[in-house]
Amino acid sequence: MPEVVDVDVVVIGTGFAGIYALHKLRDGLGLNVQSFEEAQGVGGTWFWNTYPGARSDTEVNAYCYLSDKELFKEWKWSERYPRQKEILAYLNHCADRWDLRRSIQFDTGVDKTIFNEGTGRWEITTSKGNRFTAQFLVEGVGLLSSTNYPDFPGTNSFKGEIYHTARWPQSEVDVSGKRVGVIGTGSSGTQVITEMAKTAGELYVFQRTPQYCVPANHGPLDPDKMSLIFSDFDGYRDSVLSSVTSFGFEESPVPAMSVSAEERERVFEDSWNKGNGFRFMFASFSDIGVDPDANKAATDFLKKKLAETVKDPETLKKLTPTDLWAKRPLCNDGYFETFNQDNVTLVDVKEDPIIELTEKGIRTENSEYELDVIVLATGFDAVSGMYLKIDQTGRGGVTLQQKWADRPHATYGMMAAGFPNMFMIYGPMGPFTNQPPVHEWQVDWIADVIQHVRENGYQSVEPTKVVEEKWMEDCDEIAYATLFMKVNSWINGSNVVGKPVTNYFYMGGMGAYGELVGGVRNEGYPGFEFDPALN
Ligand code: NA7
Repeated sequence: MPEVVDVDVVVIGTGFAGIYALHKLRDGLGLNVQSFEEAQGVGGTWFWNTYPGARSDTEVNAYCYLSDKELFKEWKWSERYPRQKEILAYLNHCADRWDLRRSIQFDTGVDKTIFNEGTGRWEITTSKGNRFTAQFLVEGVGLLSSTNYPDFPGTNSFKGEIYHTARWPQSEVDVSGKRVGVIGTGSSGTQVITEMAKTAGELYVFQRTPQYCVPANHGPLDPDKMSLIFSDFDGYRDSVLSSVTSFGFEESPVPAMSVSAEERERVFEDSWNKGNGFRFMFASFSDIGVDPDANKAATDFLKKKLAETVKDPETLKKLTPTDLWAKRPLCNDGYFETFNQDNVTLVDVKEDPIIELTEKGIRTENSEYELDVIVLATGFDAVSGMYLKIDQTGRGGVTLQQKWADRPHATYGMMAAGFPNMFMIYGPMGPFTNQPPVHEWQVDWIADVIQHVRENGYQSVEPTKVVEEKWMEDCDEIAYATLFMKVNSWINGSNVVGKPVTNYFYMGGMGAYGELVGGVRNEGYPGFEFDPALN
C-alpha cells in the first residue's frame, strides 16, 4: 500500500447512512470511494446493539431504504417491528446486493481528519495508522452511537459481568437464574428489562426517571400492508418524506383540545390499541408535543392505563411519571407488566441514589444489591458525540471540538462553516424524525452538491457563517416552542454530564425540511461558497 492513498470520497461508518452513501457516491456518481468501519461488519447501531430484546420500535415499512423499489419488493420482513438480527441481515443483504464490501475497510476507525488549505483536500488517518486524502468527506457516524458510560465510582471493582446495551458482546449472554441489575429505563432499558425478566432469577431495575410507555402491539407483519404500499410505492415514499416524523403512518391534523373530552378518550383508546409511541404522540392529535394541555390530556390517559396494569401501589407510584411527555416516546409490549412479577424489583435511584459499584454489585444509599450481571442501559452521547470522538480540523487550524465547544451546530444538519467538503449525515440540527428514509434524502442532497462541485470545476463548497447562524436561529425558534426542550433527555443533551444543554434538532418536520433544504439545491445553493479548483 502506498504511503498515502488518494480517493475522491472517504465515507465513515456503515450503518444505514454509510451503506447508502457508499452505494450512491460510488455506483450512482462513479466516484472512487473508500469507506471505514470500526466494527467487524456492516450495520452500525444494529451491529452493536445485540442485547436481548433489541428491535426497532419503528414499524418496518418505514424502517428500511425507500429509494430502491426492487429492494423493497425483494426483502421479506417477518414482523411489524423487526428484531436486531433481522435488520442486520437486511443491511448485510444490501451490502452484498450493491457489492459494497470491496470498498470498506473493517475493524478500522478514523482517528483524525485535517483539511489541507493548500491542496483543498481532506487528510485522513485511520486507527491503523494508514493515511488517505479525499476531496470529500462524508460522515455517517450515527446519531445514537457514542455510548454514555456513567462514571460510577468502583465500576472496575465489580467481579461479575457488566455490559452496556450498545456495546453488547457478539456471543449470547445467558442470564437464566442469575441476579441481574439494569440501570436505565429508556428504549434500550425497557426492551432488555422486558426480555430478561422472563429468565432472570432476580431482576433489579434501577430507574432514575419514570417513563411513559405505550404498547407496541407487536406481531407478524401484515403482508397485505406491504403489497398495498408496493402498489403505489412512489406515492408512499413521498408521503413518508412529506410528513412530520417520517414514520410511515398518517399524522393527525387535529389539535387535542379542539374536540370533546369523550372524543379525546375515544381517539386515545384507539391509538393505544393500534400501538407505537410515536404513532400515539403524532397520529392521535397534532399538538401533544407542543401544547401543555394536549400533553396533559395524553399523560392523564397513559397514567390511567399504567394504574390499571401495575398491582403494587408503591411500585406504581415509583413508575408514574410526573413530567410532561417529552422524552423520545417509547413503546413496548409487557414492560409495565414485568413489575407484577415476583422476580422483578424496582429501585428508584432518585430516592435511593447509586453510591458505587462494588465487588459484589450495586450499593445505593440505603442498600446493597448483590448481582451476577450489571446492564448499563444508559444511552448515548447523542447527535454530536461520534463526530467529536474524531480529531477533526477545518480551515485555519480550528477543530470541530473548538467550533462546537458552546454548542454543536451544522447548517441543515449536514455541513459546517469552516469545514469545506465535509458532510454529516444526520448531524446536529437535522430533522427530528425516523432515520433511514431521511438518511437517503440527505445522502441524495449531498450527492447533488458533490456533483455540482465537480461539474462546475470547483474544488470545494461550504456554508457561510451567516446561513449557519440563521439556520441555528430558525431551528431554535421552532424547538423552543415544543415541549421537548422542557424535559431532560438526549434530545437536548441533558443526559450526559458536562454536555451543552441546548437544541440539537430541526423540529419543523421532514416535510418542511425537505421543502426548505431541497429548495436550496434547486436555487443553486444560496448561502454556500464554492472555491475554484486549485492547480
Ligand atoms: P436513553 O433513552 O437515553 O435512556 C437512558 C436511560 O438511562 C434513562 O432511563 C436515563 O435516566 C438512565 N441513566 C442515564 N445515566 C444514568 C445514571 N447515571 N444513573 C441512573 N440512570 C441513568 O437511552 P436508550 O439507549 O434507552 O435509547 C436511546 C435512543 O436509542 C432511543 O430513544 C431510540 O431512539 C434509540 P434519565 O431518564 O436520564 O433520568
